[in-house]
Amino acid sequence: MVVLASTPAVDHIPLLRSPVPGDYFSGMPVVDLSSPGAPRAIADACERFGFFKLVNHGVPADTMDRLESEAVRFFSLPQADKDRSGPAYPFGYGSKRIGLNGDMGWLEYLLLAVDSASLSGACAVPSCALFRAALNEYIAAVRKVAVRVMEAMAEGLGIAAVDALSGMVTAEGSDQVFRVNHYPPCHALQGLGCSATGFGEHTDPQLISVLRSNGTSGLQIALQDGQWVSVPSDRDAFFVNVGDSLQVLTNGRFKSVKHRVVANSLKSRVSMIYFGGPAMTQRIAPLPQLLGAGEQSLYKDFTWGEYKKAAYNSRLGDNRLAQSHR
Ligand code: GA4
Repeated sequence: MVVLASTPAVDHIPLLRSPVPGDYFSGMPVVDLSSPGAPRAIADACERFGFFKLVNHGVPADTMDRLESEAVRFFSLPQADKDRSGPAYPFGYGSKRIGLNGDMGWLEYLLLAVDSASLSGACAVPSCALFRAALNEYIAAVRKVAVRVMEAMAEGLGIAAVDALSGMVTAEGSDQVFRVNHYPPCHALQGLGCSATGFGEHTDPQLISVLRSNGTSGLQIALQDGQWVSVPSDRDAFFVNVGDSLQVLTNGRFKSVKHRVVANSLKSRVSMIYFGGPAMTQRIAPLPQLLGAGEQSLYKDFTWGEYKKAAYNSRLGDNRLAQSHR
């Protein structure tokens, strides 16, 4: 982390070394969802990195573009109007503060609840009908992609029941969240060799996260040796990452990847992320089909509700799974 004497605009936002061309991730697994080899390629990427890029996913570019332009329109509203859609917790508009325990980032966002395949009816924001329609269309499509990916994961792991994993997000009462992030350009740090932290390093507590962003880079993942690499942006693809709960269900075979976002000094970044979590009462423990003879679970038993509660009481960068290790 870089420490600067005083730059009021970014006060309280941790700074990071700016990415340089050599940081780009050259070994990115790219999975073609329409190919017969997808299940094996997905399982392999989840074991090695907990992360991959997904192409040929079948979601029309229009669906993605419509949501992006509605999001841009929302984030361009006067601050007072956006604040009327807050606070972010449990759901709504938030700016700079992430979670409830003091984490800060150079971003504004909408955190939204998903009921089955669309925005929860109880979710008051966003109030604009066009934005809501774009969100519902996109959420239905991205959720289908998440289900197909989880079915492929089960196949790639050699599990006979195709819905062993996907069934947890399609189940009644599953806990799905959607967030739209806007990282404005951080002009104050231009040319200083450091960048504002957009979203600090963390792992996602859920099973799976499916991200789409505009053409602005900023996402970085940590490789297993701890090295941070930048993910080249691709507005036509999805980026999928394994969450903590999926790491536990696979008894550590799939890796919940540490990731973060570095704000750009010139361009704004917009990302939209679907987080697939199970029902609150779902037990999170290694699937019996994945435990070899005599193999024990590496983790203490917990339900998703218990894990989520502990996660929301933690700081963003905490190693939440470490507490769950036996
Ligand atoms: C990370 C994944 C999702 O964005 C999120 C985040 C949540 C939040 O922004 O409120 C958390 C973070 C995320 C993990 C630890 C806690 C909760 C912020 C934080 C400090 C919506 C989620 O489910 O967990």
